[in-house]
Order: sequence, then structure tokens, then C-alpha cells
Amino acid sequence: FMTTVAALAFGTAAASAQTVGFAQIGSESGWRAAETTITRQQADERGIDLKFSDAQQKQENQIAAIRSFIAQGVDAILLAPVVATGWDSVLEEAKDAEIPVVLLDRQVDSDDDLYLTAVGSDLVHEGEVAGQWLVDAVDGKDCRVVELQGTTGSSPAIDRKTGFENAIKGHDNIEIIRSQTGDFTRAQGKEVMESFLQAENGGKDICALYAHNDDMAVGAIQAIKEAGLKPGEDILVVSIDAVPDIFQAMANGEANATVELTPNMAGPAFDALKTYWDSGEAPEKFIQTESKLYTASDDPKGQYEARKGLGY
Ligand code: GZL
Repeated sequence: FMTTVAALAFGTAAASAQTVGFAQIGSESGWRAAETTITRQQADERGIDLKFSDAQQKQENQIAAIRSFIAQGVDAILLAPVVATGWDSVLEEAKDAEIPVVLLDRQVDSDDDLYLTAVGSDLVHEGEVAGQWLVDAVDGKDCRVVELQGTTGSSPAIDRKTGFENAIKGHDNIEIIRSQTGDFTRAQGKEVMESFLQAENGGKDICALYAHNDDMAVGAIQAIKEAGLKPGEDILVVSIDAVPDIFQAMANGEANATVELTPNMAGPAFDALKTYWDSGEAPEKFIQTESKLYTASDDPKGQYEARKGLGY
């Protein structure tokens, strides 16, 4: 009986234009900006009324936004969780209000029954692809690596670190000598790379940089150049996201490899919500497991041109 009633209730949401609240992290990176642009486009195409909140990368702002969406009685909530912990109570509140929550691009430690479903990528695999590229690139030669981690406590920072370490395991010629968060931003990527360079003989003892996203790599490239070294040659640069500016750096010979991540998480998320509104079914998680590697030999100029208009 309850199922029928629930389906009927959700059915009505499908009949009228739905209102969806989007608790976005912020605009810390080009990739994040593209995700926001695409989410707005996907909502417009589907006649969804999108309420948007930019949390400036603060969890408390995301929680406040979710509570506001609940008070507004939205039909669903999209959440890109800045960190993996601390969501149980606000997710319980959304569940009690019978408002489905769909996670975008990052995971939470909360039980799966506290949100409808999740759309994202295999973040560990992304780190493995990046690590494997470096293993192949150095081909047995010693390589001291510095690592710029994403936001502390976020699932991409945790998983991309794990994946990279998985790939270099057994290759004792490769060693991560310094690892610190750059919070996924260019500014902090530059700042932390400056400290790495100073600590490592002006950078002469650094063979490679692994950055958890392209934006931190772009900031670090600036620091490497200001230290009088050649990024992409003196210090190899590998990162993740495949944003236009990393391809620009590759075209200039200043970066070597990036692992692609689609910024279109909203398409599958809105599809999952439509399934739920139409049938009351909770859709499976939508996790992309293929992560394409791009290097300087993959027409970086063409990749830059193809991507630069997509809202990054
Ligand atoms: C990964 C996503 C990350 C991007 C960064 O799924 O959460 O957040 O890789 C962004 O650019 O800051």
C-alpha cells in the first residue's frame, strides 16, 4: 500500500516542473565551474527549476543550503560533498522530508540508505592511471615525486592518493618524497609547490609532480618556471581532470599527462531522478570506471580548442 501511495506521491512530482536544489561546493577549479555550467544546461533542457548554492568550499554552508532546500520543499537535492564525513544528520532530515538526495562527483561515508543514489567516477582508478603513466615514463629510472593532494578529507583526495600508490607499488625507483594539500586550487597549488621547490634544493632533486587536479598543476607549473626550471622536462607533471588549460600547458611543453573526468554528472543524476519520480525505484549508482589518459602526443592544441567553450 505504502509503495503505491509513495509512487503516486512521487508521480505528481513528475507531472509538474520539478524544483531541484543544488548544494555545489564552490568554484575552486575549472572542472567544478564546468560541472556547474553543465548542471544548469541539463536542468534547462529538462524544464527543471534549479536552485543553486555556492558553499565556497565550506561544509557548514552546504549543510545550511540543504536545510534551506528542505524548508523550500524542493522535489530533490543534488549534493557535491566537499568532504566525506559529517553528513548523517542533514541527510536524515532530507530523508524524513521525503526529498531524494543524489551525490555528484564525490562520495560520503554515510550509509547508502541516507541518499537516493550517486553519480561519479572511480577515483582510485584515476590515481592508478596517473601513477602508471609515471611508471612507464621514467622506465626504471629513479624518480622522487612530490604530490599535491586535493581537499583534505574529500573522497577524491583520499582515493586518488591510494590509486597512485597502488600503481607505483613494487617500483622502488619511484618515491613520493613530499605530499601536501593544495585544496584543488591554482593559488594553493602554486604556493605549496614553491615550498616543495625550496625544500628540495631549488627543485633540482624533484623528478615529477603528481597533482590530484589540473588546476593545482597549473599553479605549480608557474612556481616551477619562477624557480628557473622547465616544467614538463626538468620536473614531469601529471594530473587529473583534462581541463582546457592543462592542454594549453601540454602544447607549450610544460605538462605531460592528464586523466580525463567528465564534468557532466548532472545528466545521469537527472535521469536517475526521473526514474525515481516515475517509478519510485531507487536507481543504481552511476560510477564511470573508464578514465582516458591524454598526453602531449594527443593533439593538446586540438583538445584545448574542443574543450574551452564548455564552461570551464
Ligand atoms: C572529482 C572532483 C574534484 C575535481 C577537482 O570528482 O570532486 O573536485 O577533480 C574538483 O577539480 O575540485
